[in-house]
Amino acid sequence: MKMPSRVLTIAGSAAGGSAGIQADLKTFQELDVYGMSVVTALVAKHPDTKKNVHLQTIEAIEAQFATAVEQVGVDTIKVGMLFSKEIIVAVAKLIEQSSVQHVVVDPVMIGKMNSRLLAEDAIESLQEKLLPLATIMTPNMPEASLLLGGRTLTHVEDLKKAAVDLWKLGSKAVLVKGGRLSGPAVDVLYDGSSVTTFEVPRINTEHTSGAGCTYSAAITANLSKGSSIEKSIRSAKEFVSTAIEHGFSYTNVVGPTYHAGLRKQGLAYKVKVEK
Ligand code: PXL
Repeated sequence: MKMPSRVLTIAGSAAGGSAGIQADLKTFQELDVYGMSVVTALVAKHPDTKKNVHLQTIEAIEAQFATAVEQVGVDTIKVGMLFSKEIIVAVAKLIEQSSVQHVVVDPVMIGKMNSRLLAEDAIESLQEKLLPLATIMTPNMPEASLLLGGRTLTHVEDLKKAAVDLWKLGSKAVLVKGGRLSGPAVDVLYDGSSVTTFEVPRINTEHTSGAGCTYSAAITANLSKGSSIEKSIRSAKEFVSTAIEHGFSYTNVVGPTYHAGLRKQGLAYKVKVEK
C-alpha cells in the first residue's frame, strides 16, 4: 500500500465539531491523506461560557509541531485560527524552519456566530509574517476586505481586483471566496499571472458551519496529493458543495456542513485528483 500524504493542520479546536481542527481532520480522512494537528486554541461557543477562546501556550504549540514533524513528518501544512500576534509569529517561525512543500493559509478572523478568532492587533503580523509563506491563501469576503484596509466588496469584479491586490502581500496564489455574493457561489483565483473563476449553483441552506475550513482543508489535501492549484480548488469545491448539500442541524442553531457528503453519495472515489 502506498503511504498516504502527511498533512498537518495548525488551527483552533471547534467544540461543536463542524469547523477548525475537527473539520480539517474529518476532511483529510475523507480525502485519504494522513491528518495531524497542532491545536492553537480551544473555542467554545456556549452562551453560558464566560470566555469562549482559550489560547494554548507557545510551548504547547511548539511541542505539538515537533511531535508531528519528528514522529511522522509533514508534507503539507494548513493554517487556520491563530488568534494572537505571539502565536502568529511563533507559527511562522516553525513553518519557515520546516521544509514542507505547500502551506495553505486560511486567514480566519470572525466565526459565523460572530466569535472573534483573530485579535484586533494581530492582522499586521498575519500580513507580514504568515502570508508570504503561503502557496495559497483563502480569505472569504469579510477577511479579504479587512486585509485590504476595509475595502467594500460587492461584485465578482471587486473580488477579482481584491485577489490581485492581496497577491501583493506575498502568497503565491489567492483564492477569494464569494460565499456572501448574491447569485451563484463564485470564487476567484489569482496566481500571479491570470484570474480564474470557479462557479457552482448556490445551495439554499443556512447550515453551512465550517464550510470555509472544510473547503481550504480539501484544497490542502489535494495539493498534498500532487494536484495543481487550479485542480485542487475545482475538486475541493465539489467536495465542500456536497458537504453543504448534506448539511443539517441537530438543534436550532446553524448546523454543520457534513464532511462525509460525497461519500454518502457514493462519489468519494470519483473525485479523481489529476496532476
Ligand atoms: O469557521 C471558522 C472557524 C475556524 N476555526 C475555529 C472556529 C471557527 C468558527 O467557529 O471555531 C476554531
